[in-house]
Amino acid sequence: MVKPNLILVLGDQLTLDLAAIRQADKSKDVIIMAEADAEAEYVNHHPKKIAFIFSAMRHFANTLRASGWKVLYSKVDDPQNSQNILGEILRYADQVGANELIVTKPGEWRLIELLNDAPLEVKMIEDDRFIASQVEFENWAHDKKTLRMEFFYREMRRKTGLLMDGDKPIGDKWNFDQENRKSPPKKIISPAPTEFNNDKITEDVLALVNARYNSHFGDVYPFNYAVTPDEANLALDKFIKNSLPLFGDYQDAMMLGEPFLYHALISLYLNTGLLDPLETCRKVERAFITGIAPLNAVEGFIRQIIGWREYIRGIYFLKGPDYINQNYLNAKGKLPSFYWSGDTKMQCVSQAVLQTKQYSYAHHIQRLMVTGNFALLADIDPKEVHRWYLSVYIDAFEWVEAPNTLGMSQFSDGGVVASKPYISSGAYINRMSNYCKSCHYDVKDKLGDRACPFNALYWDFLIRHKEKFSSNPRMGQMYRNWERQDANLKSATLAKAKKILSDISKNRMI
Ligand code: FAD
Ligand code: DLZ
Ligand code: SF4
Repeated sequence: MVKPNLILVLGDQLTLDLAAIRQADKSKDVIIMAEADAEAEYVNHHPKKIAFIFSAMRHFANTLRASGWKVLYSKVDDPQNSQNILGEILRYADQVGANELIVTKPGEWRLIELLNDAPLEVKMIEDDRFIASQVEFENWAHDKKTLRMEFFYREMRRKTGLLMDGDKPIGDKWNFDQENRKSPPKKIISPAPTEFNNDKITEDVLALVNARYNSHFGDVYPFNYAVTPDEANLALDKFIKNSLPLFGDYQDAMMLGEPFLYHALISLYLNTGLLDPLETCRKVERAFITGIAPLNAVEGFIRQIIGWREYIRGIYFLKGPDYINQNYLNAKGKLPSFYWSGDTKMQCVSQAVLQTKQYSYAHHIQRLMVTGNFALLADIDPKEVHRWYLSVYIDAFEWVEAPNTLGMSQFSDGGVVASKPYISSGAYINRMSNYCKSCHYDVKDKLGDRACPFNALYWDFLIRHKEKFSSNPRMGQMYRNWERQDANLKSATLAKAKKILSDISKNRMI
């Protein structure tokens, strides 16, 4: 008798078009899926994220069964569940008499290594849910001194033909960011994100997750995210209709009580397979062609997906498992406890953290220029920052989270992803948000009791890392600005920063 193969489908591989499923034989092979404490707890993932993944997995298992696959599925509360992926693979291999496992390459070195060391035959197939294969990225990267996203993005435009007129970019420019990134207007009424009603599968998962992972940071209720491809497509369509036209304009804006503004809220669906990146971009391109959205918005959006998202993935696999251990700036501080409570007088940080607690979501500029910027200025150990981002965000899987956090945000890769550190004083946050107006601190003050902490920390960061950055051509102006300041002001600024850093290290309220 021909032995069946086991086909492992992980929690972020939920599409019928998955490489491992395409290779499988419906008449004999068995698909296995496993909810496991080990995956929910290797960092304490946000309960909303766990619920999203478990519910989407359960819905996908039903889809597989309905299309004729034999599926063995471990629920996390099954008494025989070994609570780790390898344990479940070996249990099922024994049960069905399989000796080969076929898996689409996971998006995390931890799991790749675990499967490569497994005591059974494992065939790992390239994950082709991306526009560029790993080999293509390596070929692009191999003769480059610096790996800047913009040039990779142009390759992806040429490859996909998105927004192309022959071999020229539509509108005669590759990038329309100069027209984007407006400060927020005084008043904004941003469209509400699409909310879905939960079916019995989701309700059961929510109750389970609420009881089982109640020590994790974050609220499981209310839960309104999509959990199937149909729902995810509906969310995308509504985004295109209601928000895309202003996506570019307010991409970098932040507003009190407006967690989503004109963002798409689709990274969770793209990263788990509920949406396909190329199909998504084709739909968005159509919005330009049919006059629903302007070029600056559509180009900006497509760049995020075929540019940034693909580039970030390329970097993760190019740089290997050690990427997450780098600490170029030798930052050593502990992550302040307010990253878990929002209990800080800094309005911007408190907004980002509390919103993350509620939705498991914050948009890009909040992640980069508020929580990321603060951690970088405050000399926090990048490993701790990385574990925070990986656990709290619903879209966080290591392949996408790590280069964003460690590379783009914390500069711990020494400048592979970012050509200079993303740091700012309070002035940038004040320009791009309305947070400062209701903050305890004064954004214009550097030294007083109520001086915005970002201000002194910004200068202190530059001085602390002068050797590394003063010759960076993009940072020369910052150092010249410092040199122009009065000597007393300079020493008072550094003393103020020292006091803030000491307060942070002693876990005092700031
Ligand atoms: P929109 O702003 O509407 O953008 C549309 C899409 O573009 C997103 O859905 C996403 O798929 C893609 N995109 C945009 N920027 C990036 C980027 N830098 N890298 C990859 N894709 C991008 N994104 C994740 O998907 N998972 C993460 O774990 C993650 N961690 C991050 C950590 C830090 C410190 C920073 C600065 C950024 C991180 N990002 C991450 C990128 C970005 O913040 C999110 O993709 C975005 O906020 C998701 O929300 P949205 O769907 O509303 O995106
Ligand atoms: C993030 C996550 C969680 C919380 N739970 C599971 C799970 O129970 N089963 C599973 O197969 N995958 C889960 N995942 C996703 C994995 O931990 C991992 O991040 C991705 O598969 C990497 O590509
Ligand atoms: Fe943030 Fe400073 Fe503005 Fe307060 S004043 S919201 S701490 S930037």
